[in-house]
Amino acid sequence: MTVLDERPEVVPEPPEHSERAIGILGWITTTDHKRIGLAYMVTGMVFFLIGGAMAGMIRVQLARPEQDVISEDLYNQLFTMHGTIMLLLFVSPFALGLANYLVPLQVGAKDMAFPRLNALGYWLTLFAGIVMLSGFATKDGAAKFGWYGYTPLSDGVRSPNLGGDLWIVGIALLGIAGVITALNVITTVSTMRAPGMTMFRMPIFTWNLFVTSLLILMAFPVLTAAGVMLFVDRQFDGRIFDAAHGGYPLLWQHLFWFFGHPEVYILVLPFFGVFTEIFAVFARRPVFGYKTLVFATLAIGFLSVGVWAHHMFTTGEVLLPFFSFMTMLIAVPTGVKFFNWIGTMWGGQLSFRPPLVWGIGFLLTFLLGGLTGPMLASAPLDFHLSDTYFVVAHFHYVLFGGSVFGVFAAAYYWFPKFTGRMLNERLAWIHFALTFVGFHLTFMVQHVLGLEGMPRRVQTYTDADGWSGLNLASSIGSFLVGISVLPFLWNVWRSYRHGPIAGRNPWDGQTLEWATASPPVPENYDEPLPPIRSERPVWDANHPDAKATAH
Ligand code: HEM
Ligand SMILES: [Cu+2]
Repeated sequence: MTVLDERPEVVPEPPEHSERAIGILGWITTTDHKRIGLAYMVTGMVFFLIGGAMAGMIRVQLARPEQDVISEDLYNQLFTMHGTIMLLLFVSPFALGLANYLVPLQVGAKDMAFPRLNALGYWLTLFAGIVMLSGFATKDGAAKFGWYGYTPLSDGVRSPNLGGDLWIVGIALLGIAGVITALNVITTVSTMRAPGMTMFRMPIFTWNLFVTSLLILMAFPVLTAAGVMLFVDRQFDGRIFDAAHGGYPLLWQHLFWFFGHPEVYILVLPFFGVFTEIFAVFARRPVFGYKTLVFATLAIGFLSVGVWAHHMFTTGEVLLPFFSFMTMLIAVPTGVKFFNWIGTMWGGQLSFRPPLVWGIGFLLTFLLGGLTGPMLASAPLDFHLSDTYFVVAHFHYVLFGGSVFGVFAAAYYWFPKFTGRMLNERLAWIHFALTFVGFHLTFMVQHVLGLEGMPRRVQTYTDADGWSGLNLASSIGSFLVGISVLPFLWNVWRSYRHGPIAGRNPWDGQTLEWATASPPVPENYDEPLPPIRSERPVWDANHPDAKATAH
């Protein structure tokens, strides 16, 4: 027996939910992981709409050459805040919301390990978002030095505006909030698993959140520390990043990307977990190569802290072959995952319900981002493509393909659990089709724009540049994506009230969250848990004749 196989002998009781206040006050004072999870997800969605509106404004400005719908100064604020919001206020909070809601349910616990701390994490996140956005209400506007805030551009001389400081405060707070939640997930997973739930019987989603949380613990403190250092430079003449006074501007890039690269896996691993569950359930199969998937996730996590400098190839400061090689290595465990996903579906009885459809959309989209990644990891190509729209296309394929498709897959999959009602499938198809077509129209052409030399972060271009047609196409695509959320919002609104009743387990799910009422009762389980003898206890209980999947 390995250490991983040991299960905790005593399952600690979570602290009591003192009083169960109702109404709005109930939500504000709640320490229930399910409510906190939903609060995170709804907040994340609102930020998605705000960040998306900013992207829409950017695309309006770029739709035609030499337009001046948006001034240069506002343009800089918009792309900075768009990037920051999408990554740190939409995708991460949504993923942490899913973790909050589902990890305790999937391991058979009554709540997270530290419910009050958990609530603090949520409120800090919301507060950080409001602080950052309030930059728009100040005289000189919000932060405008790009989402990665490179020094010296972000120092007190070149970006003296208050919005910059608000951005830094927000970043530092988000770092703290992330650490709080990560600690909570790690403790819950390590100490609160139900009897029988060994580490190698945990659902892949929970595994991925566990690894994600370890990454957060490594990456986010560096972000907060870097933010504090930049603040000291700007406000107290710290000169840490100030070359004129013996400081080292590139130190910021090292610190930022030591956070920033793991961050992309923090954004995507939770959704790799979501898709793994969905492929298994909608193929009515066990996960193919369960342990290989776990080790691939651990390998991705491990490698991802060693590749930060591939964002710094063109600085001339880093050892190109080393970071290039390490980056290419990450493609291996990611490829393993693709293999496992296809293996899971192979020969299964696929049922093309909305979660699976989003999952297949993800496979197609992410694959393209996965192909342009190694291209950029090759330093000679990166010297040519860095800071062009090719990069913008690449990271949207990865982030939108990996995370946004995952957000919607998760929403369609677990909405019945969250609310007790089913979403409408016709509207789901419309949503998917519009997003898929709109997304690829927006970003496919940007590869070409990048190869033709269009730099990123420019407010306009001339017709003579020859980029007009493709930019118009890209803008049209982005409006389709914008429109696509309408059927989704309408569906959620309507189904929440009038959707068909879901019951406990509408998808023939395999993991423990499907063994309780929808929505689950306050302390999660209204019945004794089924025996846990494999990574899919609910399936085993519902299909006693099927071949056992025990590990
Ligand atoms: C409708 C969907 C979206 C559209 C139309 C869109 C559009 C854009 C555009 C045009 C830029 C480049 C601005 C410039 O370089 O001048 C940009 C930058 C960026 N986007 Fe998006 N985006 C969308 C969704 C997302 C999502 C979902 C994420 C992340 C999860 C994201 C993350 C970023 C980041 C990190 C940047 C870089 C910001 C910077 O350069 O500082 N975007 N987006
Ligand atoms: Cu990276």
